[in-house]
Amino acid sequence: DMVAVRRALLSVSDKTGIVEFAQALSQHGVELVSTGGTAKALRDAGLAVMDVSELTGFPEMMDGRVKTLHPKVHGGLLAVRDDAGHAASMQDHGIGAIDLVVVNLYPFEATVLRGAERDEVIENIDIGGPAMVRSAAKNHGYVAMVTDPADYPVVIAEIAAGGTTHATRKRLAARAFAATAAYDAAIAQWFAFADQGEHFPQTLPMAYTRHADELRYGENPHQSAALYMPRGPHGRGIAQAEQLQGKALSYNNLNDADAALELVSEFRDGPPTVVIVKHANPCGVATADTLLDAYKAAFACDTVSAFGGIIACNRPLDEATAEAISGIFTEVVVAPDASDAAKAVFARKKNLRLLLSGELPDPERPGLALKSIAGGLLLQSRDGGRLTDDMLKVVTKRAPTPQELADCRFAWTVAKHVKSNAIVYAKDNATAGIGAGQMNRLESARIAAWKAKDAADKAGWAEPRTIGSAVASDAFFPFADGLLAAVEAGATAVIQPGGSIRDEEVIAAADEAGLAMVFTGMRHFRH
Ligand code: 93A
Repeated sequence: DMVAVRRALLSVSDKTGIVEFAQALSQHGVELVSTGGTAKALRDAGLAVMDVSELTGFPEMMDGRVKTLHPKVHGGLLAVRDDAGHAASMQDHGIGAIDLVVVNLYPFEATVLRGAERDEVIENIDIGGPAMVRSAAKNHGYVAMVTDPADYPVVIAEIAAGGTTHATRKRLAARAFAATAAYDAAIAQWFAFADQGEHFPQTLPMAYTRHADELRYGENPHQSAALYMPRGPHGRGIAQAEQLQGKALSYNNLNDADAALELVSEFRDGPPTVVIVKHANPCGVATADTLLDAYKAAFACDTVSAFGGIIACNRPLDEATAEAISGIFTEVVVAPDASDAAKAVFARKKNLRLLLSGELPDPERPGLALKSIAGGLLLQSRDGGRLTDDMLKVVTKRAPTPQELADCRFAWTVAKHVKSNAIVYAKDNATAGIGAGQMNRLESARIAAWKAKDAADKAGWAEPRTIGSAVASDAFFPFADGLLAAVEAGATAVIQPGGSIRDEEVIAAADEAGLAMVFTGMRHFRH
């Protein structure tokens, strides 16, 4: 199964190492055939090369769009050497066998990434290259298909030893098909997102590549895991954050840091804000005049859960905030940037992972949310829904005061990032109690209130911060009971989507209790 290499076809956009490789081929008596630019590079280095136009009897034409798309090329690549019929066709049509092909494709992704105009991007969709790659890889029983300069040495070594081996040709074929698959996926992705501006493509973009090493393990130690990033132009998010220090990030770290960064990004145009996350749910969120005060207020919401938490800030970290964060064990801190003094503070905490995100992502950007189910994938557009003034509808006799309204908005924004059923109490721009992930809304309301009371008891406050708070519910109250639990906890204002068949009953209960309630008309389930 060893194939002696007599003729090689070289056609590369990335000409790294091609001259040395061709020199070695030439030394082993291999005849070189090549396309325009590649042939020139080889000739300039003093090598003898046959132009592909001489092989085909056709000039390269249409600005190079048609140069290798010819039976003399593809017949030479696809012919099954020991098939009598194929051999006869080669004979009849003067087709010579090609034993080795070296191709790398027009730089489509690089062209997109440097912001080229549409026409130039389109021109960089390689047609002839992938056709050769696929022909040669299909016929790997006889042809070696090299798509990566990293494979040049092994191919030369085998030729020196008499010819390419079947094992290597098979391995090269696998790489070749992976290369054309990824190439086409990048093109498909560009057409769907960049070119058409489609936010929700009908086809799942497959153009993802694995980021660095595999993660140490998945959600649990017996699960394996890896981080994948989209090829081509990718947005800003936790996957793009730069890690400055600390142990390698785990699957759970990334999942939690993502939740924290996404929530804090809702406040990217607002005053200093800090989010503390545990198990992908916020356990404290606050906005204040300084990042330090915001951290203290966020921490006060749930000092127990904050232990081993993930913290995100909407401002560059300063020294004082870094000192305060260092007061307890924290897994991950993510911020747009950090001062040198803040970095020095964290440097003393060897295990703390510090991530710099750069400018915070746009909470309204389009994107996809993916979830696997047994035997399939669920795909939806990401929840970029945001509250605007015109959405708010006061449904009670009493309208909220300006502070109540501010707390309603704050609680609502946090609730969007809490697993359903989500109930969030907020007061003075800080969460007072968060109820997450319960199977009914009443229990989420009770748990949030109980946690607020527990926090007050632990801190020695006279009363829980739910007294005089605003409460947000991620979906409508199906019955008045959940709302009454919030009244019992001391809430005076409510924000919720509305839309239940029992809205009248719920509004009546709110009026009865003297609450101010606003409807948003938008739901924020999150599972
Ligand atoms: O424009 S193409 O799609 N049409 C072709 O027939 C063709 N043949 C090779 N692109 C084609 N190629 C590509 O040209 C190769 O994949 C390679 O990337 C590039 C090499 O061109 P040159 O040798 O002129 O630099």
